[in-house]
Amino acid sequence: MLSVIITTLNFQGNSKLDMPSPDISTQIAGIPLDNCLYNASGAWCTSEQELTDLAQSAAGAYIAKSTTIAYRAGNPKPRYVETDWGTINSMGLANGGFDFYLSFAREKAQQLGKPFFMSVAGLTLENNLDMLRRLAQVDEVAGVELNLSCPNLPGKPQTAYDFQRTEEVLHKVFKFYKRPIGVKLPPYFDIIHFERMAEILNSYPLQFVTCINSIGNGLVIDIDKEAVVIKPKGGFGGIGGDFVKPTSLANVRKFYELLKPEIQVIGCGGVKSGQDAFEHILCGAQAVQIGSCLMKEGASCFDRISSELRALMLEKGYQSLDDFRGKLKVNTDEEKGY
Ligand code: OXC
Repeated sequence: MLSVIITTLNFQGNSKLDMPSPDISTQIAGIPLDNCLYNASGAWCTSEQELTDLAQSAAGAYIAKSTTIAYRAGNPKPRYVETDWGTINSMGLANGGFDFYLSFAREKAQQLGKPFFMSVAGLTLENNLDMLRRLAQVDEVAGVELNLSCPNLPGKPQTAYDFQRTEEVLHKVFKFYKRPIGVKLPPYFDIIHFERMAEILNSYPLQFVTCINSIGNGLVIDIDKEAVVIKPKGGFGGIGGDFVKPTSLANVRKFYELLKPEIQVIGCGGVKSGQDAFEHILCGAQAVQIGSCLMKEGASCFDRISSELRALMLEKGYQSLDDFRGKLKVNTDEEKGY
């Protein structure tokens, strides 16, 4: 208790305990969220019960599992495994189908009263355009995340690793889609790739990008069995959790630097504490999604992580996310030779 009181005294001797609780509200594409934390699409958001849990949690919004036109059973099980350092998954976009999430939006989400986002992951470009044509008429869905980065569909490449294809998709989408929309990107690892993708994104009126989807095609091995731990694709799957945080922070940071200010960056990857969320915001994130930790801990993680984020902000004397968003300190003497 003593240490709590001491750490909340600033150098002038004023108690930060007297300061109002920090505000962690934000907005995505102008849609107000009273909490900057919400779920990553895919984590605890496939069934009506899971979506209702999220709506009733401390999350500031919620997004459904990436939807295809029709219901999909997904890849064979086991397809999701937790390790000490994170997770591997190959769900294969198991989801309830477009009409299921649309009915949820119309019949339930309205009453639950929290911004509800849909994630669209058509199996073809035409499927994506069909779903978006329908969503273009729907008021009950606050915004759409177009998933261009699922690594787990056998025989289907991750669209956003193909720059020309990504351009074609965005070109067709923005011919008619005028509502809040963003894209979910895979992780990039080369500065040239960040620059090329940012150049494409900057030429369209999208409102946000979500960085990052899982790191595709990792392999986790059970040493006792000398075998892979998940069944699909010879054991290859998307990596999430603790291990991906440095990659997700780098992606948030680089896109925050390269994208035009109208495009917000939503951080996703390796967030399980208030400090992790703080780091994403410091890199420039407008809001922060939680995946692996939500799967492990359940929807109560939003309460815990928001309290930790508020406590950290209080300790640092920050009242709102704008006080530190994007203000990561870097060495400015460095020669820009990269
Ligand atoms: N990312 C996705 O976009 N989708 C799922 N897994 C993942 O890591 C999936 O459905 O396999």
